[in-house]
Amino acid sequence: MTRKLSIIGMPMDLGQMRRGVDMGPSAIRYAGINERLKPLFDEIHDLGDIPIGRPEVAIDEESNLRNLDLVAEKNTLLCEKVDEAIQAGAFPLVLGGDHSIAIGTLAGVAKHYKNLGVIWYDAHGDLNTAETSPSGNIHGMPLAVSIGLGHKLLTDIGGYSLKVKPEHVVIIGARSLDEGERILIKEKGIKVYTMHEIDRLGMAKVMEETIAYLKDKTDGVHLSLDLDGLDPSECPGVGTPVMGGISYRESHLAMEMLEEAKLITSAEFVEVNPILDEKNKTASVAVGLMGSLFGEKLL
Ligand code: NNH
Ligand code: MN
Ligand code: MN
Ligand code: MN
Repeated sequence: MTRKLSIIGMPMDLGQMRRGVDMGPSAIRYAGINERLKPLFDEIHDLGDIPIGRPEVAIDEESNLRNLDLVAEKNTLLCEKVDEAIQAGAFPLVLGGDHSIAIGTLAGVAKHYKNLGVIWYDAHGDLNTAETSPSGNIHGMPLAVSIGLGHKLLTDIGGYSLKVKPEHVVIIGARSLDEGERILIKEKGIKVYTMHEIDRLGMAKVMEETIAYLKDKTDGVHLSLDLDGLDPSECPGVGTPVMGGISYRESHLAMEMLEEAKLITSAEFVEVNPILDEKNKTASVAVGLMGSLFGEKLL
């Protein structure tokens, strides 16, 4: 079987307030994604970027959601592109962009699976709704939206709601959760490995458990990797850094274990903001992790 990869850039910055994250896809390409992944695939198709433009910021008065209509509209385009890539037999790899793009990615991916699993690698839970959000920023909401909670314009992208069942979600790296997110995690029984568990168990055990948890009950697993899941000393180029994060080495091991388990069927790397970065470090980390995820071997 030919191993095909489709790269889709999503230069989205409308899901939060800091400029620069729209340059994430460029920064990741500049960090050498093509050269790095070339030996690992038979074909790589870089499909370019979804056009976002430079629209005016607009707060939806009724819901208090920042750029609601635009985020919904652009994510619909992404959903279609991701869907097409899978139909063409390729592994879809989406480059962000703020994390609101996971709404579109998952809308495109979940059409193809009955029981999609999701690994949410992030300092945050991204489980807010308009009611619980402290910021009105949609990048803090994509996981809630994907389990069917939130504004209809977002939950119904792709023409259906509930992309992922809460019991098929694993959050890894959490260390900043809002009150409403904590309640939701308990209510829905979402599996979470906070930094505490990563420290106590070690990343190897966390990944063994994650793989075992998802393997039999899912028919595909999406990796949604927010670079702020890693420690800001190694990934400074993110909009909402939180101290005490996962190291590059731990993340690298996590990617290798996922590769060995042949678990991941789609992925996105998000929140790379080159304006806040140091010498494109964060984009380089992203590319390094992609190498491990797709089976790069030293020997
Ligand atoms: N929880 C905060 C909010 O909802 C911050 C979310 N920021 C993120 N999420 N980068 O990954 O606004
Ligand atoms: Mn996130
Ligand atoms: Mn985050
Ligand atoms: Mn290694």
